Amino acid sequence: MREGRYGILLSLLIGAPSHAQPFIDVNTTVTGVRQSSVAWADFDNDNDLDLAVSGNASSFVPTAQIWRNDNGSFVNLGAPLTGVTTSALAWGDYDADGDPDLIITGDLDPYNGVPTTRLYRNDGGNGSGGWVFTPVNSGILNVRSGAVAWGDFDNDNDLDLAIAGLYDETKPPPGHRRVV
Ligand SMILES: [Ca+2]
Ligand SMILES: [Ca+2]
Ligand SMILES: [Ca+2]
Ligand SMILES: [Ca+2]
Repeated sequence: MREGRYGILLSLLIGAPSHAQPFIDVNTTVTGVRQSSVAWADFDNDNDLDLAVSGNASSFVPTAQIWRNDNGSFVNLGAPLTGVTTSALAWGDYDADGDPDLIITGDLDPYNGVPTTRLYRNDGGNGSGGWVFTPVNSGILNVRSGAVAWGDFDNDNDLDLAIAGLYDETKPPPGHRRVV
């Protein structure tokens, strides 16, 4: 294990009007992760970008978090998302109700390889400062070490999903195309 040679970080960089140093590191408390994924979206529709983070935090802790942007400071929402390593995530308003929903793929168990895919529907504020992300029984293929991307590939004005990654070969995915 060579973990000691590497640090785990998550840096936010702001653009600066200098070509010599085009980005400047921003101090944040956002959890450092590896085998990770990050994505911006204004999940609470208050006109600032918030951040979703997933991956392997220190000591191999599978992690998935949403950080709310409070005037440039980031506050962990404490959303009850299932933590994953070797993860990928993407925001997309799949139900077209005007708020971004979140899909997260990854590994539930960094030692044994348990791929999972979770789709969370953004159900708005809970009335006490928190936010509701409801797990949806989507039937989407469970993958780890993958990638996800939303896009309206058939131009029918709803979001479709591309997903790739490692899946459990004992559970062949019907209807999915395997690329070898
Ligand atoms: Ca926001
Ligand atoms: Ca939505
Ligand atoms: Ca919603
Ligand atoms: Ca579509």
